[in-house]
Amino acid sequence: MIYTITLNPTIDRLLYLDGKLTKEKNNRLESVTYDLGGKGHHGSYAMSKLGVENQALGFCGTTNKRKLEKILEEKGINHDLVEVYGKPTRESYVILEKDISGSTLITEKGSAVSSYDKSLLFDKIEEKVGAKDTVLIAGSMPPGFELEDLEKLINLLKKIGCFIACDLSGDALKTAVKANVDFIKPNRFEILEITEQGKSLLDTVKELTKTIDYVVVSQGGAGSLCGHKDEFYQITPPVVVVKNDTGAGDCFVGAFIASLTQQKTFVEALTIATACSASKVQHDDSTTFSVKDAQNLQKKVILKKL
Ligand code: TA6
Repeated sequence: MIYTITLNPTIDRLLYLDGKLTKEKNNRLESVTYDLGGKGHHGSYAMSKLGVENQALGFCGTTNKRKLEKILEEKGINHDLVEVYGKPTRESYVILEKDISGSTLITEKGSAVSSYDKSLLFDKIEEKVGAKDTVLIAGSMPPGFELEDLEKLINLLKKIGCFIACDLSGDALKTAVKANVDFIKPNRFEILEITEQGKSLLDTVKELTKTIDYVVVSQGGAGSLCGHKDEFYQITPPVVVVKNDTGAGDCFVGAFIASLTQQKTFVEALTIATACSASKVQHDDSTTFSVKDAQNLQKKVILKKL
């Protein structure tokens, strides 16, 4: 079983402008829609689309609980969330400008969680997760969830003996690296925060794979530099028309982890994940991708052994 943990869930509010975002002008919206937000939830969506059983864990505010649950149900995501009483699940604003590819992402901080909320989450994880399971911790941490809590969570998972994948950034990423988790996916900026001065990106990945089983450095549209044991690849995605890159990295992570649990090889998992991510960016929401489209795109993924 795969469990995704979204400590700081979010509802994405997609704002479709009638033109280019311009300062000192009343920028008018053509439409507003809502989609699932949160890196762990996006991972769960990709896993479910690929037919891999998983359950989304984490927190959920009670004041707009129905709104988040409705989206999770629409997306077919099995979930068991700890309610944070009297607080809302935050929103992220995804701005899409007319006839311009890509999006601008603005995220709220999120509601603070209490020691009681955290204890309920830890108890649920301890009760559910077994040594043969996979856990993905993805996204930011809400106020009240400190680095020491993340350390406690990772140590609990290490004690259980499950596979631990982390899509984290900043000090949270450093905590995961220090704990020798099994998978990390820093982007090209985040990797610099854990790179020794003067070391090349490839040498940094080689060093990290000595203690972390899978290391993927995402480079946006340029693809990713990936390492596992003594295998290192530069992956280049197929060229597609980009509508919205929001959620592309999360889609990659969910598809990659799903492929590993299906016993696919490192190269197969990389090419499937890259293709799913390339399919995702062609859709203007935060989650949608086509498995069929991805199967076709997978043949166009370029893999260069390093
Ligand atoms: O990666 C995309 C995304 O999940 C958006 O949908 C938005 O929800 C945001 O990231 C949340 O990021 P955070 O790092 O704050 O958890």
